[in-house]
Amino acid sequence: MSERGEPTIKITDVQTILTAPNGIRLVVVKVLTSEPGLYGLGCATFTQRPLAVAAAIENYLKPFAIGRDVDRIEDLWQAAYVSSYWRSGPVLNNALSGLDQALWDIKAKRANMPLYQLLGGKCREAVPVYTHASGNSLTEVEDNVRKFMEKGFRYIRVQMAIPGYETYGGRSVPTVVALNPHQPRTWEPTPYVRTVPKLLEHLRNTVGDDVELLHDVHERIPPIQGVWLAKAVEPYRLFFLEDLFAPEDNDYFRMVRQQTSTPLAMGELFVNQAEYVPLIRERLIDFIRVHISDIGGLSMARKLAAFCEFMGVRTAWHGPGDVSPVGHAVNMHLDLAVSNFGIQELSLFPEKTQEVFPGCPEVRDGCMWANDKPGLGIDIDEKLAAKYPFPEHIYNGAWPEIRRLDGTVVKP
Ligand code: GCO
Ligand code: MG
Repeated sequence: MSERGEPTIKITDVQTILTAPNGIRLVVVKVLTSEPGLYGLGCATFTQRPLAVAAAIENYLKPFAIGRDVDRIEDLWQAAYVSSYWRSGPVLNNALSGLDQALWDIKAKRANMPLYQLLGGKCREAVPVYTHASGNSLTEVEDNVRKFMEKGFRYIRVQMAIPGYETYGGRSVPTVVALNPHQPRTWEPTPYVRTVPKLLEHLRNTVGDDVELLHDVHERIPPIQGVWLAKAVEPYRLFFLEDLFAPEDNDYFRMVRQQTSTPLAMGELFVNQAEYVPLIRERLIDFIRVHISDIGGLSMARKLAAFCEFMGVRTAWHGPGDVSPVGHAVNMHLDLAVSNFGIQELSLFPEKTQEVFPGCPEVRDGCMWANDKPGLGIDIDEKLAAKYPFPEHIYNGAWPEIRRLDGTVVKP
């Protein structure tokens, strides 16, 4: 037993690992402790500003945390959160998440149980996931939906490239010539808004009703066109329609909520409680889609999940390729242990990524399965991770500019 107030096990180092095995910039934190061999991993991935997160960890969080008690996760989280005074933005939240998740990993390892046990145990055997089907035409999207259905996926996000435009989730060749003929990426909302109902009608008429379809608007259209779109797609029974508005246009949720029962998902861009609490409190959305490291990590996400449970909102944590496998493992452990689970987004792990991160959650029968090792159940091969440095890029991973025909910049 340690002296009163003296930590039993202390944090001795906070290391930042930057790696891009799949060409996507990932940030993982490794927390070392005074107990030989005991360490934890956490996801701090903000792929558009990874070096800013790494600097926040190295210069502020690491000196703050070293010497502190590994057991006092909540206290450390609260003290670190307010230590910057200005708080709750994506960079500092991601840094804090890396530390937070690593401490949860350590606590579960010390308890010699999978993390989901510390969160209340399993509510389900495995975690149903959705993956992404896309294409350049109605039939190409249909073919890709069928391929995923044959692999056992029951939830599939569908996105179609709008010919000639730089479409989110689609790979069309941008051939539309803008006022500035040298403009590399052009987007117009109306051709997209006209296409989505046709895509969903085609899919319901071809692959039928048994598959759950999801669609991501990705904050790409003027809010009033979002209201129109949410109504127009209601007959096709989406599982959810995502990012109908930008966070700056949250107030439009009150307008659309009164006009349609299309289920709404929102949250991957949220970083501050002030963005998501009102939407949940007023039941203006059906699924919360936060990127867990962007809101500060597991300690915040488990509180958010509980708040959502009281308001009938289900979880649908952000899970693209720019969440590290450590972050996907955190998603999974929380998904297993909450009753108001909705669905889990998954970007399938390419082989190189699985080699860098031994213990990646297994994906089969359309679900993610925990391996039941103590802690998060995932590790990182640092030597291998070092073989995949961040790709050279002038903006180091920022989203490339997308502009309207007249040259107006649009949200990506
Ligand atoms: C999703 C998201 C992602 C984001 C990406 C940004 O629903 O998975 O919209 O595709 O665009 O994570 O870096
Ligand atoms: Mg999205």
